[in-house]
Amino acid sequence: MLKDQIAIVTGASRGIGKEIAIKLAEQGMKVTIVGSSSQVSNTAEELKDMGFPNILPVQADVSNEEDLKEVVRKTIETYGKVDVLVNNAGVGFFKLTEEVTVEEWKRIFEVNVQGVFLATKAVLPHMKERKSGTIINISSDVARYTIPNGAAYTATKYAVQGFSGSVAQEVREYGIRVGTINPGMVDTYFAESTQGLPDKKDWLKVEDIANAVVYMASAPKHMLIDEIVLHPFVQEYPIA
Ligand code: NJP
Repeated sequence: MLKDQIAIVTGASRGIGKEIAIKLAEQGMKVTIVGSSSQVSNTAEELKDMGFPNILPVQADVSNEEDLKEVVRKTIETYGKVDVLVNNAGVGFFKLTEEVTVEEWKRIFEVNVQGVFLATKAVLPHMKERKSGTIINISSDVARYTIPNGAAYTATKYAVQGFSGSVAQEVREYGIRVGTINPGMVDTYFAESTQGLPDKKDWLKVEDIANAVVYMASAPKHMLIDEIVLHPFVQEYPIA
């Protein structure tokens, strides 16, 4: 079903986004991968070496409106359309609220919230015209409950959740689906960590999130999956 469809995945230089690109490419999709550093080009080469020729790297900062317009423009120029947007780029830090600087507060909102808004805004006119599209926002389990030492991060993910639901209702009449994937702890480079550390061996794997993206993106047209929540078995969290 996803074969020959086109995806944009933000934050795909490494971690969850890179694996999402791989899993979508395995389905036969052509994928624009976005990252703010030059690493995104190396990742594209790596994916091509893995046997996925249709990977377009675009170095872009998701907090920048012009960058995201360019991402959509280049994707349409290269592949002709955009079927799926995965808003995955995100940053995080965890400390006491009074230790968070105003700059850190602004930046985390610029990337985690404004980034999702700008990519969605850039792609919606195209999806509306085609009366088709799926937007998947990689949010967090802390979009549904709170944790200490994570006020700024948690606030951004509650914002993404609210944004996603509201947009989903706006675009339903155009045949466009919007959903969120809300993972708990995932073994990546997130919050200045390193992927593959032994103490994270029981955490979710990037493949777990990427498989959820494939499931959401390939749902039949009559089905809208609003939200998928995933946790590692070892993570304790409130169950409603
Ligand atoms: O993090 P990491 P994850 N513009 O650090 C890119 C959510 N999540 O894969 O910019 C464009 O390995 C960066 O590339 P580069 C989390 O909130 C995670 O874990 O080139 N791209 C890299 O590819 C986030 O939304 C956990 O350095 C930007 C990628 O983003 C998503 O999962 C738990 C950028 C980050 O890779 C992926 O995070 C949870 C920018 N301005 C939610 N800034 C978890 N890992 O435990 C960064 O609940 N990137």
